[in-house]
Amino acid sequence: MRGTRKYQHVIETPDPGKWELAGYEESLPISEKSNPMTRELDKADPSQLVQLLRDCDAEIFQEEDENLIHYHRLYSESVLKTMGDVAKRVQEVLKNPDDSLVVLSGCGTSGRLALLLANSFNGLLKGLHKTPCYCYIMSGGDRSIVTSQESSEDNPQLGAQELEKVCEGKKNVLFIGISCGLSAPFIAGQLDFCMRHLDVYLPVLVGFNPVSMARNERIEGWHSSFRQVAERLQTLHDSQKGFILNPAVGPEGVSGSSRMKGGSATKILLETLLLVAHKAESNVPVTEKCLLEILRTYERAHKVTYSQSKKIAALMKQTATSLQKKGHLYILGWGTLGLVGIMDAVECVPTYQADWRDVRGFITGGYHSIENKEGDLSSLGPEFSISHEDFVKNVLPSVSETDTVLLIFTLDDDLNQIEKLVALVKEKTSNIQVICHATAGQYLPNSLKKTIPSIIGLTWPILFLEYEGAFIQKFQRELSTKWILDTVTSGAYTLRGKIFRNFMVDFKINNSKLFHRATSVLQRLTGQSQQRCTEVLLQSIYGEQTLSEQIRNTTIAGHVEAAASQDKVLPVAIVSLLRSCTIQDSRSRINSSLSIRSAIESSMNVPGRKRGAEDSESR
Ligand code: F1P
Repeated sequence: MRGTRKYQHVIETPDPGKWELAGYEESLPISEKSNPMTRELDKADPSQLVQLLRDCDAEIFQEEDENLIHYHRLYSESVLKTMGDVAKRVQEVLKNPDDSLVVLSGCGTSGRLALLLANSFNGLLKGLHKTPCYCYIMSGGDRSIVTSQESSEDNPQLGAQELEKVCEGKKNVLFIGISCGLSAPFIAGQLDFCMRHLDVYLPVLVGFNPVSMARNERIEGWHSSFRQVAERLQTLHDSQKGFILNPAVGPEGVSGSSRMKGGSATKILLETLLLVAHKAESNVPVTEKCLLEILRTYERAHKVTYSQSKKIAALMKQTATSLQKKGHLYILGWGTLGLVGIMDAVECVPTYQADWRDVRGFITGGYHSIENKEGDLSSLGPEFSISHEDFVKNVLPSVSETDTVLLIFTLDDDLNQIEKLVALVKEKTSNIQVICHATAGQYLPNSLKKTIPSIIGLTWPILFLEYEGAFIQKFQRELSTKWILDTVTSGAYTLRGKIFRNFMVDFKINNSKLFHRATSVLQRLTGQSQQRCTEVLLQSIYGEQTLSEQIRNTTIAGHVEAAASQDKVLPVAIVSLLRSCTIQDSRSRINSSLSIRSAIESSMNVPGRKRGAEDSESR
């Protein structure tokens, strides 16, 4: 059954999924539901993994289905209308750049995207000799650009303080708070602050759940839940004093991994809206047609990207092999593609408990290219070394045949420099791969082609669209690179046994959202009550079978702090619950298993085990 398709699609978007049906994982927001398409993700081979994640990404462009629950989608009239309304308000800021500001803020991937977007649009303005008026905030400050600092997103007061600081002296601030799951307290604090100062601030919330699914537990040490803040914001919509942009894009291919579709949809939605605002400045009115024209270019990017599925699968397989042999994936990118690489690498740490050395990103020009507020952070430690020079000096000497090196560039980058780097890398490993972006009519020189065994070549059409055309192409290339890297790293870790079905089962519990996700995954895999699951999770965090009163009375923030020093907290809890065994037994079982996945799989089949809720659903 499908709804009336209003727009001609560039890609064939999948049929509406079962997740849209009333009652499907009802207690969970869309961003945390398990995608019915990827239920057997853990059993897929590299080609199937690419195909599954490709189809999940395509859901971003799927239209609203009137026959199912009424979720608004990217192409829904109400969403396009709000995008247009916000674009018009951005225009007002652009008219008075001296006392106005557009602030983009987010946590984790959302914060890194805030930086990327702020830089893109400041660049666009600078190219026109206009005053830059964008700025970014990310929870945890600039150190979170290149490392994972998840705990800072739990602090609403800090969010508000940071916002007040960057907006000092401004009379008109358009604030865009990004939280894919409508969940980050840091963003809730900022939205609340804006709503208390509506004379200066126009708050806009971007995320991918309906407001009724926003996080509902009261934020520790604060007065409200995220949902209450979002509901207050919703009441401002009619008077145009606040906006919420929250189309449904479907559950993530890896449940809850909002860096994937959530991040991509953030990029698509905000770049489209902002680009239209800039075009409108040159007297082109903001219309639905303008928005659609740009949205289509992203659909095209999906098609161009996944036309390389075979090679993406090969890169995924190679990466998984490297990781299995305790090798690494080094991603060396040019320009903003380097930042996209860093973004992807950093997220492997919290999502898969990867060591920060396992997957690393490097960018030409280091911090200078990133254009971050706090400048060069490399003195903070080896984790903060991100330039190609750092790679050559500190990493390359120890690179070996077990490592994979991936270069990402466009044919407008310095090809001589690239050729030299390829030669250096080839002395150490033959596992060198390339993602190369070209514009139609451009070709990779033969000298380079000959030296690189495997090239993912993406050719982009020339866009005959005045000045902004170049930006659309840059946005397409970045998104395409993001799609490839998300697929490669998520797929590689799936092949390494870090996913069970489509659940991440070995993530770091380092903020309250992740604590609740851990309990929810436990419930879904074991079918036990929330109370029992929380209890076993705490046993695993504290390594104690009997929980003291003191532990029981500790706040979630306290549990999160305790979990920081432990590894495999969730897998230990899962196996302990499935087998009704002690935490110690469970830990030793996991340590002697081939992978986390196999430890869970074999525990699922223990005779006499009570069947879990997930077992009864279509399995
Ligand atoms: C913020 C975020 C994600 C990251 C991880 C933890 O999520 O930091 O970017 O990938 O899952 O949470 P959100 O507030 O945008 O939903």
